[in-house]
Order: sequence, then structure tokens, then C-alpha cells
Amino acid sequence: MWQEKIETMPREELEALQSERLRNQVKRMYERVPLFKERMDEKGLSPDDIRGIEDLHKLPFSYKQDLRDYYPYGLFAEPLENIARVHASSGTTGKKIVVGYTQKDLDDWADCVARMMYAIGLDNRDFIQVSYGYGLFTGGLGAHGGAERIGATVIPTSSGNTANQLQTMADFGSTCLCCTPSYALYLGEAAEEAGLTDSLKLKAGIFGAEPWSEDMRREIEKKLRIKAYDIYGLSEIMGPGVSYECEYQAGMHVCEDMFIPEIIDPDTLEVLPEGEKGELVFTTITKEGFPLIRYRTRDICSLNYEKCKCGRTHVRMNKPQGRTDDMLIIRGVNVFPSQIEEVLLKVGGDITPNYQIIVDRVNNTDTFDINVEMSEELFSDDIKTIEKTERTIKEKLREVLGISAGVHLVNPKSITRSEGKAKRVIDKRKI
Ligand code: DLL
Repeated sequence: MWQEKIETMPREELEALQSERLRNQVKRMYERVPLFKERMDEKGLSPDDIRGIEDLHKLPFSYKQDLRDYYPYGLFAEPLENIARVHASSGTTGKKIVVGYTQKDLDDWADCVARMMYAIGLDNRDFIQVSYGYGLFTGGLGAHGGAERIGATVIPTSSGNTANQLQTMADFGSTCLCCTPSYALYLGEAAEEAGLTDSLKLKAGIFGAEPWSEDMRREIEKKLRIKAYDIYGLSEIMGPGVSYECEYQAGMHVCEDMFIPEIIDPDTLEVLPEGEKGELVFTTITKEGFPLIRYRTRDICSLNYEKCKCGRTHVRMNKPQGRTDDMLIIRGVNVFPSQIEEVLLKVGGDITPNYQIIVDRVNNTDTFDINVEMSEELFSDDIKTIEKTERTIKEKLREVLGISAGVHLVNPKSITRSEGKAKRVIDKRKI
């Protein structure tokens, strides 16, 4: 094991460590993060009221909206000169959310990913191809850090350019692939088509950033002739490696010495008993740059404290089974319907605000289409003007979302009106 002492720590010891770290984190944040102090004061809580993890439930929640309200650096708990790197992710209105890492945070992150890589049998003899996007998205640099930490040879291809990815994979002898599961499947198919499957040396894949099913796992394993492992994370907490599957592929071990998970009922906000399904909440107890207390992830899943066959004592979370908000994950990219609405409103004039987003999975790749109603004026205009408007919307959407969508202008009043909440999203994918 990469950090055997921590990964197999008896639960009592682990919980004592968590309690100590939680106490320190609460004190530190109370002094350094005004919003946290304000929320503690509102509840009449002082840091001394938090004696250990038994008091976790008393602490105030934090939300994605907080990151938007305090954009970009308002929630950092370290002076900016101590921030070594920032990452970001999309917010509902196109405004990014920003998180900062000190060098120690980056080291801890690399350790989390290294724990997983080591758990699935990788070491310094491996060639790890990182085909997650590099940049503000945490996937690329997150996987990269872990691969370097175990001393493997990193092949930082980033995402896209499929033919080149495959040629690199074959020529450089990549033994592990890191990317979104949907891209892995696409690569598997493209490898078959290019007749390259036999020349690949891949043995494992580390896939996450979007929900994927057991069927999809089997499909990827068959196509790429590998074992496919799940990795979970989110920008706000750390990026990939918050939790990961071990060699038994039976739930993802949360790096509990750094992150304390809870499952709550999203309506009553009560903490739910072990095994029950609800919203996942995280408290970061070692992060320096951008710590969060009781962050509501909006991911729905459950926790399993049973001891794993691998010997690790850290709790396992089941595959997230959806979200409590309207965020869609399309080809690994987070998309909020409100971002689309904003673009459509900006285009204005020729189109009406009636639209429908249709997401499906065809040949194992997400499809993403948007039907938008034309105004009566545009409808009576010539086809060239209609096509030009479609192109404008498509380009603007790509700029804002980072992925392209099929845009179809449809006849006025052809999208069914709803009597209640408009059904804007039709997600036909079966996860
Ligand atoms: O997706 C971080 C990441 C990169 C994880 C690479 C794994 C691999 P965000 O872009 O902030 O961060 O999106 C976070 O993606 O709240 C989940 O809804 C979803 N998600 C991430 N991993 C998984 C997974 C990265 N393994 C959001 N299974 C999270 C299901 C996942 N959903």
C-alpha cells in the first residue's frame, strides 16, 4: 500500500486523528474565513464547542453558491502568496468557481491519487497516459501529480485528438489510461477501427469525472482489454482522488484522513444512518488553501463502513447515482441548463426562450442537442438566415460550455408547454 499506516489505520485511531484535525481546522477557519465565522456566530457556536467528529453535525453547511458569492479568492484561508496553484470549474451562470492549493495541498492531493495507482498495481515501471483535460479542470493535473508521485512515466497527452492519442498509446507503450469513462469507450472503439487494439499494452484505466454504470465498465474492459477503475472527486474539495476504487472494485475508499464524508437527507438536512442513500457532504480537515466545512456536493450516494477485503479501513462510497441539482455531466463536462438559457437570451431577437435540451448516449458517446423555437419573423425568413442563427448559437454555446451541441431551430410553438415547471431537459441516458 502507498501509505499503509494511514490506509489501514484501525477505525478508532482514524477517528481520533479526524477529531484532532477537525478541531484544528475549525479554529483555523474561524480566524481566517469571515463567512465561516459569521455562520458559526449565527448558530451561537464557538470553535471550542467542537470537541471532535461527534460534533460535526452541529457545524454550518457550505454551498457552491458561496464560491460564486466570494469569487475569486474570498474564501481562501491562506494569504495569496502561499497559494501555489488555482483550479476552477464552471458555475451555473458561466461565472467560474475558483479553488486554491498550497504546496502542501498539492502534495496531499498527489498522495491520494498515488494511493489509488499503487492499490491497482501500478508503480515506477508503468507508463501512465493522462488523457483528462489539462488546465483549470482538475482531471489532467490531478492524475499527473499522482502518477509522478509513484515514480511512473507520465504521458501528458491531455484530451482530444483521438487518432494521435491512440498512436501515442501504442508507440509509447502506455500501460494505464486516465480519462473520462465515455472517452475511454470511444478510444476503445476507435482503436478497434484503426486496428490498433493488438498493439496496445494497456492493463488498467482510471476513469471518473462523470457517472458510469457497471455495464459501461464491462464494455470498456472488453474493448480495451484492461481492468477499469472508478475515481471520484470534485473541484471544490480537491479533484480526482477524494475517493477511489481499490483492486476489488467494490466501492470507492474515501481518503478519510483528509476528508470526512456524511450522508444527509437533502430536505430535512439530518445525517442519515450508514447505508442509506442521500446527499454526500464533505469536510476537508487537512486542506490549507481552500478548506470547506460540510460542503454539500449535491451528489447522491451511500456509504459503506464494512471492512474491505483489501484491508483498507477507510469508508467506501457507492457510485454516485445522480444529483440533487440540475447539473448535467456531458462528455465529462459540467453543464448547467441556466448557462444555455443565458446564451439563448443573449442571442435574443430571432429566437424565443422556449428550448429543450436532449441528452442521449449513442455508441457509448454522449449526444447533446438543443431545440430552440424560432420567432414568427425568423420562421418566415429564408433558410440561410435560419442557418446563420443556428451557427451563431452553436458558436456562443461552445464558447461558454467548452463542448459543442447540435442546435436545431424548430417551428414556433412546437415545443410542448408545461403547466408546471418547464421540462427543459430530456436525459435519455441510462446510468
Ligand atoms: O470531475 C474531478 C474529477 C476529475 C474526478 C477526474 C474524477 C476524475 P468537477 O468537474 O468539479 O470535478 O465535477 C465534479 O463530477 O460532483 C460528480 O457529480 C461528478 N463526478 C466526479 N467523479 C465521478 C465519478 C471532477 N467517479 C462532479 N462518478 C461531482 C460519478 C462523478 N460522478
